[in-house]
Amino acid sequence: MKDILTAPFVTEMTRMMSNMYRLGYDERNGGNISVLLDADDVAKYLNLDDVQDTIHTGFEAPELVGRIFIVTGSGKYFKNAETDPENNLGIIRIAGDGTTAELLWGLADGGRPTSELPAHLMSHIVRMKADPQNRVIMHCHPDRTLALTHVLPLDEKTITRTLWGMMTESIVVFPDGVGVLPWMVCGTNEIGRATAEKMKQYRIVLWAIHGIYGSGRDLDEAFGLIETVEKAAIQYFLTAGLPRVNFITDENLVDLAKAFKLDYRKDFLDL
Ligand code: 2HA
Ligand code: ZN
Repeated sequence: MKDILTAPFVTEMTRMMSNMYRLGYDERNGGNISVLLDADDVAKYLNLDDVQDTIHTGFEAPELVGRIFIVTGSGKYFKNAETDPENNLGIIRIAGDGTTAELLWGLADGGRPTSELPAHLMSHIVRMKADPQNRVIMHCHPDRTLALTHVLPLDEKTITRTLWGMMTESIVVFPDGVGVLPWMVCGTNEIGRATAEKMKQYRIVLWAIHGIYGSGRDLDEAFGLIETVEKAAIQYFLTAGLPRVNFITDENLVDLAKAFKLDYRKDFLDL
């Protein structure tokens, strides 16, 4: 059996968490990540019959029975995961009843998986249907993305078109646009269901006056979506209040879509 602390699915996660902490995306215990793992891969490091604990998730996910995830711990700080993975992360498997999580490793001090487990697992179910290779759901609190939801109307067309207009790369990276939820209480099954509903058509979902969800096939892809949204939001605020005299027009966006062969939200343009 190999040492779990050397497993790429642990080291890549903790390095990503340090990076996100240093970017200011994950203050205190802000943010959470879950990654779907391959059972054969995990079996190189852990005895899959050795269940350390069972945890009630509070919702049913029959689609995920037997699936194994590495998840951040509830109340844990992103900044601490790299030096203390065993207390800050957990590896869980959804048991046969679809509602119990079996702890295979981590959360060593008796911790629980992220408070946003409903949003993560419900989003995994939906994203896997949209893209069988999707493995990552990532949530964090990047400043300008969050601030954008204070000042723009909370509709997907307005927010997506604003972000597309802020820099050339936006429509290339997220041609499918950005889903938006109104302000809601976090950590609940209700916000989990609402997030998953948006994830049927979007890989990115904003939670108004809270933060952002990104999904992807690996950590880089989910993070890349989030940092691109954040960069566009930075452009928005760097130019807010100044006379804006140059613009990316709807015609420019159509030209980009043609050049990069993008399957984009045409209804978000006014052509
Ligand atoms: O884990 O970010 O949304 C803390 C949060 C809750
Ligand atoms: Zn949050």
